[in-house]
Amino acid sequence: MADLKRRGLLAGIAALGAGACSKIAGSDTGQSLFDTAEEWHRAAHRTLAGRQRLAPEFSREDLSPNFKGNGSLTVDSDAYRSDLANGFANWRLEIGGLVEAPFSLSMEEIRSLSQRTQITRHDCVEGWSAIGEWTGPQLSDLLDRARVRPEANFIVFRCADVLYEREYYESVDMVDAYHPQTIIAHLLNGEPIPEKNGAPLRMRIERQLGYKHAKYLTAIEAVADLADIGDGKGGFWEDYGNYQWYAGI
Ligand SMILES: Nc1nc2c(c(=O)[nH]1)N[C@H]1C(S)=C(S)[C@@H](COP(=O)(O)O)O[C@H]1N2
Ligand SMILES: [Mo]
Repeated sequence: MADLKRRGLLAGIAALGAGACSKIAGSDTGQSLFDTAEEWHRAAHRTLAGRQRLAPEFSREDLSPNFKGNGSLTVDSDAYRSDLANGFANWRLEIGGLVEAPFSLSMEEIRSLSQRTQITRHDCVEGWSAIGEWTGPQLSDLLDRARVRPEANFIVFRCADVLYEREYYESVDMVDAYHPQTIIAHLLNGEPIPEKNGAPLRMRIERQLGYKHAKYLTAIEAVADLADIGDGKGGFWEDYGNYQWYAGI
């Protein structure tokens, strides 16, 4: 697994480096300054802090009384309404893509795996934060079980919701995928995740900004590169033009 992490990091740097350069080459000065700042931010994080560092964890007294919902607050479909009504008994999470052994899990199976609970601060780029206690299996356990193939460099998260007529999705490199605080949460503050916060499953990727934390999670896919997914920038907001792919905090 150490090898996989190292390889993922190198591939991530290579892929991002290439992306940033091609953007600078073909864009105006404002955009290149922005990309250069992002490059600097990323490099500073890697060298000064270390990508494996844990995000701060808090205690129960610090919990926000109401964890705000943002972006999609539900999934607008009859299927989701009936899933919600029957406690997500038929919801399945698919684990596939570039893996040796794809599989899927029911909510009951997800609850029966070994769990991590963490009280962390969610930071949204729009300028608000909230502290919540999240519980679920570590993504690394699922990836180990699926046996990620050597060609895979990124993990893509697929979501059930559609926002501005596009399916929400996100992606991370192998460093964040294998980070111990990257979990597939099914509980918020000890209760099943509320509808507005991504019921029944959402990612927690604690070293990344809020938009990376995919809600209404349906599938996890290992891929070699991000070019063929969505508009090719690695996530809903990245494609939409607002935010950069690397959202490390
Ligand atoms: N599927 C999906 N995931 C999503 C979003 C969304 O609209 N759809 N919004 C993102 C953004 S910008 C933030 S800040 C958080 C908000 O999570 P919350 O609703 O629990 O506050 O979810 C992220 N994940
Ligand atoms: Mo956000």
